[in-house]
Amino acid sequence: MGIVEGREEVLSALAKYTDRYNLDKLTRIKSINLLKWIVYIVELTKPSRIFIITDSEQDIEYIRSKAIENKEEIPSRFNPRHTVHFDGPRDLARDRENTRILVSAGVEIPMINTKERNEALREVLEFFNGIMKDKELYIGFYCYGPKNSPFSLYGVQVTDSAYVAHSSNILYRICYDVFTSRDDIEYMRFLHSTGPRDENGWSRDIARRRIYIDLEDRVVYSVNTQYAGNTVGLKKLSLRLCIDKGDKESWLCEHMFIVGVKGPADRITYFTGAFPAGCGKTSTALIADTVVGDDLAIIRDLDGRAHAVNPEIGMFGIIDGVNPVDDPEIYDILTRRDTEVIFANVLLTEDGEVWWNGKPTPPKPGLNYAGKWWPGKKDEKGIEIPPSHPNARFTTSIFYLEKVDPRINDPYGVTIKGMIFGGRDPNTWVPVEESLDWEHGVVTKGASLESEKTAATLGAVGVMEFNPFAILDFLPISPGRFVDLHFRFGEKLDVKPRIFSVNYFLRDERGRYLTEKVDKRVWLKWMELRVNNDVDAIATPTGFIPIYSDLAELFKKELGKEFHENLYERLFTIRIENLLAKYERIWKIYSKIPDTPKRFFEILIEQKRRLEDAKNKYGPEISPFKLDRK
Ligand code: SPV
Ligand code: MN
Repeated sequence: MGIVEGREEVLSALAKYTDRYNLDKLTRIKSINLLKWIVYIVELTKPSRIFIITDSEQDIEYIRSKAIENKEEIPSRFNPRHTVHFDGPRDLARDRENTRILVSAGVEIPMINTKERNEALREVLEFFNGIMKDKELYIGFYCYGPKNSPFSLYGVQVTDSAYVAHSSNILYRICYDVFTSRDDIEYMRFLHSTGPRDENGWSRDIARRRIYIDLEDRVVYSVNTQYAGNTVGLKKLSLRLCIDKGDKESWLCEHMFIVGVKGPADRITYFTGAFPAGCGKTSTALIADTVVGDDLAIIRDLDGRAHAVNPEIGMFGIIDGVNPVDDPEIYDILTRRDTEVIFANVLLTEDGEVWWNGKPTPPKPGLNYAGKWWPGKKDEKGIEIPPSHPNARFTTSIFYLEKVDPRINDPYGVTIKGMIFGGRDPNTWVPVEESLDWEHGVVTKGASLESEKTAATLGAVGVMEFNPFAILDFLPISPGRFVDLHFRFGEKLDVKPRIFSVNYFLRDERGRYLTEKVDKRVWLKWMELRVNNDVDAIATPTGFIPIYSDLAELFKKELGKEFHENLYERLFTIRIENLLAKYERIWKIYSKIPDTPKRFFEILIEQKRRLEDAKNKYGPEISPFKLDRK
């Protein structure tokens, strides 16, 4: 009886904020604790009403229409389902500084931004106090992974932004039905408010922007921001909670794509891949044969093997540079009349057309992330404002991709045979190399990932930015502990994925790229053959590289290109000095991270010794033709 009474009390508190239709939807939610939390949130933030999103077309349409009514999105003239959203000039990307993992007093996590939990909660709850006055609150229930999957997590998004709710509806599986049928699920909670908006509709109180991640209660607070990377809970906020849960249970939540690569006789082999932003992650995913996911992966052990699911069903992709020649499929999706797309921070021209850098015709005046725009417009510092922002994005369903993998909804995921790590590296890593084994790959590929910081001027060598597993921005634990998690995960597997590095950015002394964009298809095909033991390789001090004749054959078959021996030699020369310098940098970083496992340093010492032995034997640069086959 007590429980029933509790429910009634909670529902009558919620009735003050809902009509019958929405109260009914709330009534069906099984978890009384969740309902109590919603009461707490509405009493804190004081919205005028609550709307509950189920997977009915009516509810989904309601959110679309609210995004337009609230002036969070503007429809294009050519397709009412193509809408444009503007974040404003100060809210165009993730806010690293104000994104904090909440910790107990005195706790520090090496390389991670933290804040004392009690103080942080006091601060952010004060910001939320009354913040939704006169606004509608939208509540969505999502799966973070396929339905009925042992891999999936669950999340509740609570937001006063119809744009955030709309984005969530495109990017994630709506799972209201799970919350009405089960009371035993754990779920993450994401509370977001745009905060007061200025006359342009942008979040006004940017100085009070906060993204606080509370691992203890599995709640994320995001306030005074709109940029989806800061606000859409199941995107990058859940990633931290997922990594933390995986760390406690010894499985992986990764910032990786999941793709299928076809081999002989249409065999399909699955890979995951991690790349820092702007290093070829999306283009690699789209050059593969099938796509399971383009950004995130939950990887668990099943039958002694690594299986991966994509927690998402949509893409929040960079639109800058997307053009009909290099990216025909994405370009087509973004310009068709039968697709639904939210464009963020592009240009909406006066005649109602969506324009971004990559469109074949020049931009006309219109509206962009910084207000009214016209060719040559300058900001207050006199710098020209580009028509669409370099971090402009598109949000759309992954199911529009012709090559979406038929197993995207498989509750047990796909078996991962290889993991790929790539960064922007002008002069050190070869274009593709397999590590010696799982632990060696974890240490010398994933944990050692670096990327050139700036688009370096021609010929200049840029500063290398450390970004282990391409996930540093999203780690709730130290990189040392993350390495240890990979060791622990590997121990649970009978067959471990092979680990590869790739590098698409090798340059000659004049700064010209040595490989072409499409060549990544050949590297993928070679990895596919390797993990299925179909080709031998050449042993280097840092792993295994392709044999010339295997690549020549693949270049011919895949791209119709001749691949000359001298280019092969240039690309696959082992550059010992640069490698030694790189691993020295990596050593220095981890030696300051106290929870780095001992085994990490042992592997790096062995790596250094192999490089020095090779240097003594062959000199500082080793042609692949001098090395032995495995
Ligand atoms: C990334 O930066 O890795 C993204 C976009 O995928 S964001 O959602 O902003 O993280
Ligand atoms: Mn990402």
